[in-house]
Amino acid sequence: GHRSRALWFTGLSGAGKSSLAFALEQYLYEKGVHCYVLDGDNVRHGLNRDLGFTAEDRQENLRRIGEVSKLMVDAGLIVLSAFISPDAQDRNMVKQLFEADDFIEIYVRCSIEECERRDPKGLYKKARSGVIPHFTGISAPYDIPEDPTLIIDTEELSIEEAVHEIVQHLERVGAF
Ligand code: GGZ
Repeated sequence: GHRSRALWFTGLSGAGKSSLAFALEQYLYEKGVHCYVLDGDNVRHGLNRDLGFTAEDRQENLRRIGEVSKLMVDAGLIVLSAFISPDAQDRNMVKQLFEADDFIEIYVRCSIEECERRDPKGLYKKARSGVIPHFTGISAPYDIPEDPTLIIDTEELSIEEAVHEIVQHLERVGAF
């Protein structure tokens, strides 16, 4: 069996949060662990389609995602939530919803230079030219996590290595 928890991935656009969450989901799935990935692609087009990227809307986005993550943990899942979640206070608000051991904050670290070089969706280019306003790291802030459970540097580690690091941590804390 396994113990349900929330894994919260925070980091810049293009840092690799969703890729990492889906790779970890695949690993957990193969081990028979029930898990689910929440990310911008499955939340911002449905549940939170009414929200944009002002500080207020991001806060409401994260509040709802926190509540949904909590419901999923209550339902017995390991939930992997991958959102920029740039505001330290907003992340803390989410963290408060959980018992201390049930919330694992993973800072997916990647320099803004490298994220901008990767630019998988061309969003940084649009942000630089002003087409996308208040873009995190360009024209909106990102608070670097002060005391995350784990730091995963995607400029240093491959996806496989990063998954391994997280799995090792989960084993250490007895998640399964
Ligand atoms: C940041 C934006 C913006 C702005 C659209 N700022 O890399 P992506 O494309 O696929 O993921 C990003 C996603 C961010 O949504 P989140 O729900 O994770 O953000 S937050 O936690 O701050 O609420 C990016 C895209 O949406 N995107 N406009 N202005 N990212």
